[in-house]
Amino acid sequence: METDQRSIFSRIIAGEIPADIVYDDDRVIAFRDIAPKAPVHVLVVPKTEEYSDVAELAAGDPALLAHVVDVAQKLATELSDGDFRLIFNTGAGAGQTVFHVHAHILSGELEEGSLA
Ligand code: DGP
Repeated sequence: METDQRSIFSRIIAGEIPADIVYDDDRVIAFRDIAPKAPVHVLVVPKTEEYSDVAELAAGDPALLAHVVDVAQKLATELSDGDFRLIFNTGAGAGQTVFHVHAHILSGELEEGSLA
């Protein structure tokens, strides 16, 4: 039996796992985090699985990184007051658990002691 090597986010993008999707275009998808740390906690995820973290994305496709930031700003305005934190956990030691690059948009008061 073959193991599924795709990331959990690729399975959400493929529609195989349900998610509360708030934005979708040809390059990125955005959905609410399953364990929110703020009133608005949305993940913006490039559809390509090519980049595991933001450093790889910045080096490999800076225009796509700029698009992630642009979508984050639009969503923060739509879903909150427009002010937001944008966090890319980079590396397991920094709390990254899914190695398919994604930005956390956090808006509103954070849960005690947490960034994302
Ligand atoms: P990070 O720790 O930076 O790699 O963030 C991964 C985030 O992904 C974490 O905050 C929880 C979220 N997450 C993991 N699995 C799922 C899922 O199946 N659905 C949703 N909506 N979020 C998920």
